[in-house]
Amino acid sequence: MRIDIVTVFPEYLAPARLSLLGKAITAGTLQLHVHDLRDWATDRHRTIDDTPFGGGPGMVMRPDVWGQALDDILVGLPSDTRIVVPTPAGVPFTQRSVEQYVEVPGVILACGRYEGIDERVWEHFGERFAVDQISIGDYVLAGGEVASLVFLEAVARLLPGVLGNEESALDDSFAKQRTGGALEGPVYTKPRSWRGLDVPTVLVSGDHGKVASWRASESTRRTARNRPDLGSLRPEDQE
Ligand code: JDN
Repeated sequence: MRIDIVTVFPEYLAPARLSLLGKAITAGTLQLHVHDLRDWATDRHRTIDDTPFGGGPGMVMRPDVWGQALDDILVGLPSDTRIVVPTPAGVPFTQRSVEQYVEVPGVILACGRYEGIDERVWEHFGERFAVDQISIGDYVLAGGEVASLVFLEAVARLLPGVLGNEESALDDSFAKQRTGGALEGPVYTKPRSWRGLDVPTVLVSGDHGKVASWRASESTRRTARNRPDLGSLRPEDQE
């Protein structure tokens, strides 16, 4: 899968080359291209923003600079490349979205800063490409870079061969295969007794059936406690 990221802070994406993501890049499973938006500015100050029409605080990113950047980057890319725009005003980004993006040939992540990007950019490119404005959660970041890292890591770990243990993705909180998309329960390792606290005895009983039903009930309990909004979700209600 190819991922292009357009940002005014390309150095912000350096962590994308570490660890799991770095290995996926080295293996060729993930092709990552980070672009500096200012390379498409045309004046000597390399201006990429201006004041908002209608007034208000802050600055808005200019459509002409974004338009030229996206024109150049999109040349030769498949027509089913998706344009993804992190913004707090977007559609919630969930594990269901991640599972869909992992099937596409490529994604361009457009990182806004300031008050955002002139909306006409998405009207324009929306005629030729799927443009998805996404929100990674109900809080406001200073720009789209960190949200792009979240997107990148969530998608890359589902690429074939990226996760060391292919089974562990199936077991994740929110994974489709999991009963009702509930949360994962607690996990334990050695030592069996630590600071007076013992691992639940069922986990060392050797009874795999009992272990499975204990985990299912812990999962249900944690979901009800931490995410009552997910509690009513039933498998047939889910995509
Ligand atoms: O929270 B975010 O994804 C986010 C995106 C942008 C922003 C602030 C926050 N400003 C421009 C894009």
